[in-house]
Amino acid sequence: GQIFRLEDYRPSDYLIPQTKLTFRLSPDQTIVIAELTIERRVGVDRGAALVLDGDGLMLRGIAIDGRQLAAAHYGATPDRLIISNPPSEPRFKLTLETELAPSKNQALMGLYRSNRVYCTQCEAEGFRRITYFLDRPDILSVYTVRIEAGREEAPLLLSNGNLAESGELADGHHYAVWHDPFPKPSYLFALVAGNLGVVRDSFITASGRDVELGIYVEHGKERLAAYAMDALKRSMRWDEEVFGLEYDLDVFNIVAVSDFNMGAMENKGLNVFNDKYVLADEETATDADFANIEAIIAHEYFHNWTGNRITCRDWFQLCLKEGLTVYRDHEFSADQRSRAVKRISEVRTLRAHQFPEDQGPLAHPVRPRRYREINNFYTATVYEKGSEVVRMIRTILGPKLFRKGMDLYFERHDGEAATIEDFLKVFEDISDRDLSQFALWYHQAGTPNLTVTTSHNPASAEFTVEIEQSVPPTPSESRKRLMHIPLAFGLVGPDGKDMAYGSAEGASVENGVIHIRKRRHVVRFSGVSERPAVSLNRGFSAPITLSVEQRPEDQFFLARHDSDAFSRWQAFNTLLSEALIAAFRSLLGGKTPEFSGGLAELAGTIAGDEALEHAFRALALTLPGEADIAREISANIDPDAVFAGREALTTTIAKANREQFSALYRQLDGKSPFSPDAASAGRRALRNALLDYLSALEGGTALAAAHFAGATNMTDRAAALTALAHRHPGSTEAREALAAFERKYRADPLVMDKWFQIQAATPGHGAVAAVRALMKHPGFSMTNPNRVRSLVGTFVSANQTGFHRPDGAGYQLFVETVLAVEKRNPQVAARLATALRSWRSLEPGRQAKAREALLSISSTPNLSADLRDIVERTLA
Ligand code: BAL
Ligand code: ZN
Repeated sequence: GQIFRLEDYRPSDYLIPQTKLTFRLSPDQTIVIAELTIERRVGVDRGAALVLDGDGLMLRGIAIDGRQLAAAHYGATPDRLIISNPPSEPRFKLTLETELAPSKNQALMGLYRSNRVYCTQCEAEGFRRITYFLDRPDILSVYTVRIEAGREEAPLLLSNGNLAESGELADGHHYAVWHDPFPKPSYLFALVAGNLGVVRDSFITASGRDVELGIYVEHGKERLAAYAMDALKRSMRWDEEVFGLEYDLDVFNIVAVSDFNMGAMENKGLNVFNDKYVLADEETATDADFANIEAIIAHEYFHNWTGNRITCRDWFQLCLKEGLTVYRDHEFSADQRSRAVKRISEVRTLRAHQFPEDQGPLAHPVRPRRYREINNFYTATVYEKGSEVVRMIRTILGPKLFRKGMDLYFERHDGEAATIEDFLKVFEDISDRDLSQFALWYHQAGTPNLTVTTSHNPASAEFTVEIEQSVPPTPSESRKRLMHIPLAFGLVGPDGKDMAYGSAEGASVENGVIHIRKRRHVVRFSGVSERPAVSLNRGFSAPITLSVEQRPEDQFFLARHDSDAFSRWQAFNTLLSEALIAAFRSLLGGKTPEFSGGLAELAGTIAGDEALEHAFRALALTLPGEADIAREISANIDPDAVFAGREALTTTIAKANREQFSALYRQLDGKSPFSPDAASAGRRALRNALLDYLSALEGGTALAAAHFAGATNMTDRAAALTALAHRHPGSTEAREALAAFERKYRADPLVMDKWFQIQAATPGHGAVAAVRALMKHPGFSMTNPNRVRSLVGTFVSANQTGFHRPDGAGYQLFVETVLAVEKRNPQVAARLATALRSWRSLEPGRQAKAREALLSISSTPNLSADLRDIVERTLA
């Protein structure tokens, strides 16, 4: 396939300042009439060919300035429309008529019909499946959209912007005209039509604009949209208060659909959501679901400024809107909930998803320089690492200058399609700092590592920290340049408090941050009479790995005393991780793993520390996952040994703390009415973390079964079902609970997704057969992305022992499913296929089987560009 390169960017010869679209909707034969005002860009030769993008289109009519165009004057294929001699006037009107079959569109890009609702998904390149267009984000156009449909089939007709007109037509049809005054790229176009229920509310902006809010859901599910509506209003207020950004249209609509490739989409004034990120109540959604809904509602809303008002010049700049908007939604959630807990969760996500990407064959810079299929770049690197880069800018500049820089960004680039260079420039201009070395965070792939050693000289009261940076090679970037790494730190004294120091030499140190810019820094702190424990990368100030040589007791000390909550969690997590790696090595050597008593004791102390938030304690007690441990070990992975080591540590901690954990578990059994707020969720999280330990002990089955029976919300019910299914698979209690859950929720696909997930993640070699059987369950569907991701996606990404079965049976299932999904939906298949990205870190036997699996996909004829790109890069 074609490779697109950043350096090849050039502006389009033609612009489309205005776009008028008419849709005559029908499931199998929808007519689209596009009236495009085409303008030759100043300086471009008259008569330069006009080349429009298409994807699988059928052209039914074409006219210029109202006159039909003769066949000799254009060439149309499904994927391109070329008008070789356009009019020499600077402006003309091109009218195109295309015909679509939304009901047959299973790729869920362009216009499709899901659950009898017409909807669109245009990002990144779906608009060209609707009409021929300059389908690139730097073509900003003012849209007027007329939708016609049968009133019965589609009483609701929505598009971007404000409603301009609506009325009746003949034969039971009706129409609506929407006008969006803000010029926007085609990827933000949206249309929804169908018969849906609605929840309405309103919001008055800081400057007094009255905005009508609507969330559209399946009839009967209106009640389940209340939390999303609340989150929307909180997001709107927060963006005014924190960034000074107001909403700009008279209406803001959200539609929940059940077949959706992404989580949600930020179309101007008409967000379309995967229904799992809208619908929630305590009976059907877990606390994690509530938190996700809040974050994604906010994320899409925040795109109105970071993405829509200021969009991307080209798709290489995707992080300009995504990294920044993730940063904004992280900050929103941190303000709405607990900042420390939110930060720990973010870092866990980054390490689980972005680190393996950065450390494997799919590594790419936050701003990539080339791609074959842009759909494959909606990655953890662009999103999550992109957010970390914005966070580092704030760390380097400080909050005040950061906000001033953001203000300047909006002032300077509103209404434009911008680049990362534009973004960095506002911060350079506002601060007079040179960010050119820092910019490598956007341009260079790979996770930097800092190696740190410390020494103390009591006689001279000098504490020395030696720091060396390295950036590992990544595909097509073997030599790396040195980066600017803002490393937040503290020197923790014997009393547990941060120590003051006289001066620091050897690096620029300001506001608790060491600025690493060279390969090696020797930082000397004077006036440090007692040896401190050094707390590094506080708050996870930089997305790096650390190899710190220090006394083992320092790590225990920091886990008990660090004043930075994130670093306190990190210290304990590092201890757990080291113990799990040692256990893995013991098991490979044929020995029973042993753990220091101090670790289990510390787990008990943290669990019972009333000064700590419940949610923090729950996170601290959650052992690193099997994939986390494997990533730390990095080579020759035997997932069965990783699993066994983790089970051994779980049992050790549970046994050592049995009494205390049981008492605390009983004490947390709150009978207060359900609330989704962070504090209540934290209590549930801690109680369920304790359940996880206690269910590993004798009597654990009965305890988990009682927890299941007594559950009054989905968080507790799902936690109990997980404990039963994962710790006691095949037990009567597990089987009965799974059956009861299925009976109760079989009519609710989103809840059944949890049932699929729990079983798909059940450890052990039996999972392959279980997943195969579940694929025949009436609630499963190969055409619905949520179902595929819940069952097969969970199996390949969250079941290390099952998926990586030594005989390759898990890989066989993977190959079959990826190829079956690909026939309908290449985008979802390509995403699924990334599950083998870390195949080279497996032990040789599994590695060979994984390679065979990847080769068998790559040798399949007629692969989609999406899947071919992933598989070939993974094998390269
Ligand atoms: N723009 C695609 C979905 C999102 O990141 O909001
Ligand atoms: Zn986004």
